[in-house]
Amino acid sequence: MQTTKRALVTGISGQDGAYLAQLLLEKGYEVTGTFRRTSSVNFWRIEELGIQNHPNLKLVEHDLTDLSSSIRLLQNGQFSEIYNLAAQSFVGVSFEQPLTTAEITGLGAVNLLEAIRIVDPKIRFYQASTSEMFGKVQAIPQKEDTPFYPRSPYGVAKLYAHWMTVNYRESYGIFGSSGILFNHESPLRGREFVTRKITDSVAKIKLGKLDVLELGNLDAKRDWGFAKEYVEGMWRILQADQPDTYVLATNRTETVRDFVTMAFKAADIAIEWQGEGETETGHDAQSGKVLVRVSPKFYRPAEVDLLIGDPAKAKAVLGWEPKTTLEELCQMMVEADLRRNQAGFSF
Ligand code: NDP
Ligand code: GDR
Repeated sequence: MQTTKRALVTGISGQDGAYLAQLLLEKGYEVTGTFRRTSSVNFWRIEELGIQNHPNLKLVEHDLTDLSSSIRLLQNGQFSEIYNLAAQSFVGVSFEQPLTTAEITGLGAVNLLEAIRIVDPKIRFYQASTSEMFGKVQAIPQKEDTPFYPRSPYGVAKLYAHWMTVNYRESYGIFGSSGILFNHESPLRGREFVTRKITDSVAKIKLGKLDVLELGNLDAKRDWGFAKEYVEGMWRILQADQPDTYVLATNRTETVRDFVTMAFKAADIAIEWQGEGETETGHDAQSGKVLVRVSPKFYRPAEVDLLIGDPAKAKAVLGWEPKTTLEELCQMMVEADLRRNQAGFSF
């Protein structure tokens, strides 16, 4: 009889994969983390968390777009839980690579659902759904029954995977659950995403390694939480009695501009804003020097203007609620980036 729980985490080289693997290892799971073959695989996140050599962690090569390899992975693993975190997850890139995004982010999830259906329908499945599915929002705040209106190829691909998870739940009785997670950030966030781009650039400006931070739409509003708390929510979603859909969010929304001001403040720099739209600039309040500039090259063909989630169901059913404030999160990210840049490296 199997006593230790075995979990599969796709996308272990990403932000959430690293934090979730750490959490599951702490809970005594045997964890298999998948990564895809690249010319030089980068495990900096699990290294930073100190779990890369954990005896209960196995790293396995796997591409989400390959159904036969997904089937073999499950045949060899005897997993009780699968967390599908792998994706082409960058919204901006999805406009340039809509088909690749559809294959990985949309169809990739179905490859795993099919593998579960074929190999072992008792395996519990978590799908990483997203607030990007709300897109052009139809209600404020957004919750589980708010109508979807995705605004990017990424959002559309995630919506397909989301509905397929619901469909496999209803058609085949598979324990397929979906977490509609709003933006969650951390020192392990990729540098292409706006919060980490900001905190890394603020650190570089503070240390005299960069002159100006260039950004796109400063008016976009996001509900930003701390990733480490959100992976705990993922785990709770799979421990529930019934498979279901849950929103995880903080219920607070701020503009990109506010996050920039907050990040500079965390580095003891006061920012003053001038102008608007493409001519808007952020200045050092003391010296007057321009530190932030808008560049149209970071605008998207269609934007998601405002996200704010209502996590009441997750609190009521799962006992999950976020604790870290945006100010604390921002401070933590700026401090980590100052440390890294001082040490002369930053991923
Ligand atoms: P990351 O971009 O940090 O990680 C994505 C992971 O997917 C990476 O490990 C990446 O590998 C892997 N991957 C990409 N393509 C493939 C492929 N073809 N086969 C196998 N693996 C692949 O994302 P996050 O950790 O931030 O997010 C985790 C999941 O949650 C994603 O699905 C994302 O879309 C979703 N999500 C994230 C939110 C957030 O705010 N962070 C909010 C809501 C949903 P590699 O390192 O090789 O690129
Ligand atoms: P998002 O995150 O698109 O919400 O998707 P991102 O941090 O990329 O953008 C947030 C907002 O900031 C605006 N923005 C910029 N964004 C980036 N990346 N770079 C810039 O220079 C910049 N300037 C302004 C964007 O236009 C946008 O409005 C993230 C991803 O993690 C998804 O995988 C996840 O599903 C959602 O969060 C919830």
